Amino acid sequence: MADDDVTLSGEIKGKLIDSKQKWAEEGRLLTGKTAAPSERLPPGQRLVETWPVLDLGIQPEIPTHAWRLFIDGEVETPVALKWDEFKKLPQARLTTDIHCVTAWSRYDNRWEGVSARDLIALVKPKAEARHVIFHSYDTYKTNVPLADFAGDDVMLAWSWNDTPISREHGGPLRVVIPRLYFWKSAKWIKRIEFSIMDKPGFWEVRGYHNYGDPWREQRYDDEI
Ligand SMILES: Nc1nc2c(c(=O)[nH]1)N[C@H]1C(S)=C(S)[C@@H](COP(=O)(O)O)O[C@H]1N2
Ligand SMILES: [Mo]
Repeated sequence: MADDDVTLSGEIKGKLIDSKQKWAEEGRLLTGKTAAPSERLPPGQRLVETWPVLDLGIQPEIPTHAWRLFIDGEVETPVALKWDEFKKLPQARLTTDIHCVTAWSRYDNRWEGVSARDLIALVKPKAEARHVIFHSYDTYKTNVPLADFAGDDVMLAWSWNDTPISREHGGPLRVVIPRLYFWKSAKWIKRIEFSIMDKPGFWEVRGYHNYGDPWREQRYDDEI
């Protein structure tokens, strides 16, 4: 595999990261409300029509020949999938909403890709595995409980609204976890690690909530 062929263009947005970290310290945007999961728009969110781009500023360009998806850790059968191997897995379609912690939500995004359940069946997590850690080509990391990764609406998506996901939105492949804030949906996914222990990721160590349920407005870590 040719990691050298992956181009990391852009610059880390230090100021944006600092200000988002400050939001967490100040509890910005918090309404203090909770909503039933049956309510479509979570508390404090506003609907947008466009699809904003949010990341650390480095947007990797990953040519198909250099792309790999490693699924490993506490599993019976670790894999390192090439692009054509991934595309040969059963493909699924799903329409879901996006809820970003910066308070925008976007309804009815049509995704195509592989369901997390099919990937879980492929690698067979060991009984001790409880957490899933996503590692991305831009060095971003984020964590979710295995039970949430195993949700029936969780996908590894390569297509959005019938077009391949663009580089800025995490193409060739990104995670989509509709029931959590969108920072849990890693763009440019490189490695899915099954783990006994939890490993808080980039935003989780910078004041963001470890779980991130939009309906309970879990934007930030309560300890801060
Ligand atoms: N690899 C990676 N994934 C990431 C991020 C990132 O910086 N790097 N940002 C997260 C955040 S904070 C959000 S809100 C969404 C934004 O996805 P979008 O740019 O497609 O809207 O991606 C998430 N996944
Ligand atoms: Mo975000």
